[in-house]
Amino acid sequence: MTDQNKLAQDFLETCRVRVDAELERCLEHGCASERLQEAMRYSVLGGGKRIRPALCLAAAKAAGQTGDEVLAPACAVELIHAYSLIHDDLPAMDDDELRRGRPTTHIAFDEATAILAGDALQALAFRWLSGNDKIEAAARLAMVHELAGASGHYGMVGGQAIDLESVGKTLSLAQLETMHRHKTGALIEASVKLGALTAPAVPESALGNLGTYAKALGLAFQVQDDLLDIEGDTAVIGKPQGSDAARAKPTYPALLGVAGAREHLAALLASAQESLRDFGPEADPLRAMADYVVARTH
Ligand code: GRG
Repeated sequence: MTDQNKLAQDFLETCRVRVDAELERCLEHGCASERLQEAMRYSVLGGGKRIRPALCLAAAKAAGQTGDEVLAPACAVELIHAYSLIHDDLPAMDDDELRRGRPTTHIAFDEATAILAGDALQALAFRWLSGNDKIEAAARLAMVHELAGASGHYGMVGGQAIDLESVGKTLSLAQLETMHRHKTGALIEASVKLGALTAPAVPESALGNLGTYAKALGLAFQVQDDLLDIEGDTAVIGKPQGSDAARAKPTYPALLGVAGAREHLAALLASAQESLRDFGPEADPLRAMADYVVARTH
């Protein structure tokens, strides 16, 4: 393991402990339906690498914020992510039966409960974030605005719609990137931005560089995801049937070849790292996270 990879693993582990405790707090209050609450907890607390909350914490650190202010936004991005995975796995979408090595939420519970759990997690993300009085009200409003944009039709949901419309079609590289910038990139970008917004008075230039980092990393995440789908263990433990292969989705390796996709990944990583050049050691976790995202094996 390289030093950068060890730093990322250690950072992810520290983040996981802090963020999971916050997720527990946020999901501990009883709701009217015990079954719904169980499905929500099952979907959020049952694994996951916590890449987005870790990026949120790493961006906050790069911007000078290491306190607990960042936990609510980190938790909110993970709740949105969990909701998106539940809905993405539904029969009407990817129709997957396994996620994180265990039954997807609609298999473990039922389809209606899974839809409601996703809906409820999305609402909870905004409630948890907007109700966090550790963060100044104006910054919280900016975060809610950012997260709503990244989650909805301007971002993730819009990307998912393009994805569904593109099944069986040949996309150009530009079209593929548009889809991924929305579908997965927008939430990764929001994770970084929300983290930075927890710090007071971050210069515009630093925010711009963090945005460039997040955009490159969002695409790199997807290129590596596509490579893992054909080369790695995602096919074994992740989503074996009914999804990408069967639906003939456009992918980077299909468009560029495996070697071309790897080159593209290296270029995106270089661009992400270059955008952090003006930051000092406080951005080391962000640097390590970029290396981790492109080197991850699941
Ligand atoms: C259905 C509204 C709606 C949106 C779905 C993001 C998304 C849009 C679907 C996810 C489907 C998917 C598997 C996309 C590939 C990239 C991705 C988001 C992988 C899963 O993210 P990880 O690897 O997952 O961070 P863990 O399990 O570690 O949290």
